[in-house]
Amino acid sequence: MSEKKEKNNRAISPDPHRSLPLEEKASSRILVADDSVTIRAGLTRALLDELTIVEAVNGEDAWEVLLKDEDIELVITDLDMPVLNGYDFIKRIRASDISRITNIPVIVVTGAEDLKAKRRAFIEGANDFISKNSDPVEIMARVKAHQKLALTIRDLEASKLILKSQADTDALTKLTNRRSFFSKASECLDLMRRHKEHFSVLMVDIDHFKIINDTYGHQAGDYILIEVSKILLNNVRTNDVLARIGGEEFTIALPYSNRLASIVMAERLRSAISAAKFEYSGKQISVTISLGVASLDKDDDDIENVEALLAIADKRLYTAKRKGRNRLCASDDGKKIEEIVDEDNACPKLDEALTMIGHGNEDGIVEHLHSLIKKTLPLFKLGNEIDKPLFDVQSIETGIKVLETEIKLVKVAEAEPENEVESEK
Ligand code: GH3
Ligand code: MG
Ligand code: MG
Repeated sequence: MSEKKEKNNRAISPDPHRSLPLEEKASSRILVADDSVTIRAGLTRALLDELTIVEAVNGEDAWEVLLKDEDIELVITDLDMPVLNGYDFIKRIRASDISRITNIPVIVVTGAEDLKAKRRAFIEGANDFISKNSDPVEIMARVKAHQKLALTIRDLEASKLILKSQADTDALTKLTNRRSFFSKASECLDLMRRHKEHFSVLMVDIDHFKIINDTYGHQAGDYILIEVSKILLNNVRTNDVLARIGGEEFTIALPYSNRLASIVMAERLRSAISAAKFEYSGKQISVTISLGVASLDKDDDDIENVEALLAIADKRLYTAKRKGRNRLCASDDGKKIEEIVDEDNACPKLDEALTMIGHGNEDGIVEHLHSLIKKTLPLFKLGNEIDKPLFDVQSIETGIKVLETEIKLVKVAEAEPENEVESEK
């Protein structure tokens, strides 16, 4: 019977996927794909002493094995096989999404002088060739050489990954470092801009850290840095970029977060740190942080990049320090957080306000009128830049101030208990 007549005849090899020998499972696993029992047996005999051989009867069969058996380190394949031939099998290997499979060494078994077949297999991605008549020593030598090469490449790739992650990581806290923060946060900002989404940053600084170092020692200081990092990390979302960018300074980029959301986040971090118990060498150390918040949705007029947004957050961090530490600051005009939160919560957006006026619902807008008109000021300013001044921006600004004062007076009057008593009378 000729070799090719045995094609796809599993009866000849009752369990073509048998791994030989069973007691040597721990040794390297090699997949041999050939429809000829004779060739498979020859290869198996040549490699059996040092390797575990898994057999497949055609390309499709071999592909299934390769997908399931993650320990296969090298493939030896015939070209002329039924169902899926060797060329297509190699093509499928090299096109795989699984890097273990894409990079696996493939040795092709060919007829000694079959140059055309070799060239085609080489183009598809074969690494080497052995002939059907190769002696066992040559087969073993080829397999070992490719195995070693694949192992070296794998180690190199792993080292490269480790080096890359070390280059991006702060050694003490294992957080993203300064360099990597700016590249990650810039990518994030670009994405948010493209999708017209909010983006905020927080600047975080440990209060009086120098005193902690001076009182408890530098090692205690390091311990506090590590513990504070853990708490920050536990409180941010997966997509936030948290980094240590200086001695006791951290930054957090918050995609999809508007000013209100980032204030909520900042307050969560502040209270988590101030409530945490830090103990080093039996001594309790109390730690607080101050935070500066800057958001693109409110402050995006001239902000070009992450550095510019961080500069605003940094200025506000300084304000938080000046005002007594263990607090956050989210605006340049000294507004209290409650005021900002109230304003952001209550004031309708411009287009919403216009719709409300259109529907005759003016009452809901009156108390935000000054904020809403203020928002339109850039339009008038732009109008003035285009040609000669068309609008009297200064008198609009004065008008806004008068409105603001009047609304405040109304609110105060409403809140006066005497007035209530008066009105009840
Ligand atoms: P403020 O509340 O104004 O931020 O005061 P501060 O003391 O925290 O700020 P200052 O910038 O004066 O001091 C920061 C200290 O952080 C000084 C520096 O020695 C210390 N430091 C910087 N890096 C490390 C570090 O890796 N480990 C330790 N233990 N200390 C560090
Ligand atoms: Mg500090
Ligand atoms: Mg500092």
